Amino acid sequence: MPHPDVPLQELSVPFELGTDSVEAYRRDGFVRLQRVLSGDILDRCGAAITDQVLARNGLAGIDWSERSTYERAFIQVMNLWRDDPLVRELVFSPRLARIAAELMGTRGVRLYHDQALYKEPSPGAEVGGHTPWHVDQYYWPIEGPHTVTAWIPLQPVPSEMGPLAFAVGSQRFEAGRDLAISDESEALLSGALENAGFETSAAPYELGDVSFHSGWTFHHASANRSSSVRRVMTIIYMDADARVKEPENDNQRIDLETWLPGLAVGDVVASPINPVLWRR
Ligand SMILES: O=C(O)CCC(=O)C(=O)O
Repeated sequence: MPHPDVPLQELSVPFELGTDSVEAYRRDGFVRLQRVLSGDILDRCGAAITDQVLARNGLAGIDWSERSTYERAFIQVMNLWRDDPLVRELVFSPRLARIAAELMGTRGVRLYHDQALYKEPSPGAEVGGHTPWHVDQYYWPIEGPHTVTAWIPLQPVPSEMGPLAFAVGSQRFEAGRDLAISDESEALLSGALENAGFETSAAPYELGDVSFHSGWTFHHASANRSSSVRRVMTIIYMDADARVKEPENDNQRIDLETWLPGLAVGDVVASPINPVLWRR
């Protein structure tokens, strides 16, 4: 059991981000960093996150055979920071937010939202359970290129558990940016990215590793073939000075209402639920 007195101080201590990591992020559209968070912090915050996932799991009781491809990919629970003070400490971590700002080269970052993504083991020979290829900014009504997701495994993620995998350098590839996570995006993008010559980076994650990927980088994950749930927390950051753009699809219209409440096209992305998490 995680110890209740584990100090949270490390969440505020700056991470030593080398110039090679910044260069890698800007060249490849993602970077995997090692030893970003300790096992103690991950255990303690992980227990609080799992409690919320169990309490708010909208897929509980829905049989695998009745789920869509999206619903088989993961249990998704959003903005946990609002319901748990410990999760808030993790999501508001200056250590993580500063990495996001330094990778993007922005003066500061705001929170878009957080989300837990728990990938259940694929039952037996049933197909599915993978996360189809997609880019995140398809979903977000945010102007400009400066959005980034921190993907934070709460346990090691070996290859058989479905680690997040990236098409290296694909943040500049524009075809397929209009596809939602679906069988169609998987079919079209796996071919398009291969034909365009992008390599896939699909390394396992050790405990404490955190990856950061740009909102325009194509990524996917294979099914979870292990016997345990793949528990992952994510935090989505955006340039603190970014503005709302005209929504281009229904998902962006829903996101504008839900995650940028009260804002209109052209406003700075600064609703009460998008606090600045770090500024130079
Ligand atoms: O965790 C996954 O399988 C997918 C995660 C993802 O697409 C993301 O964090 O942007």
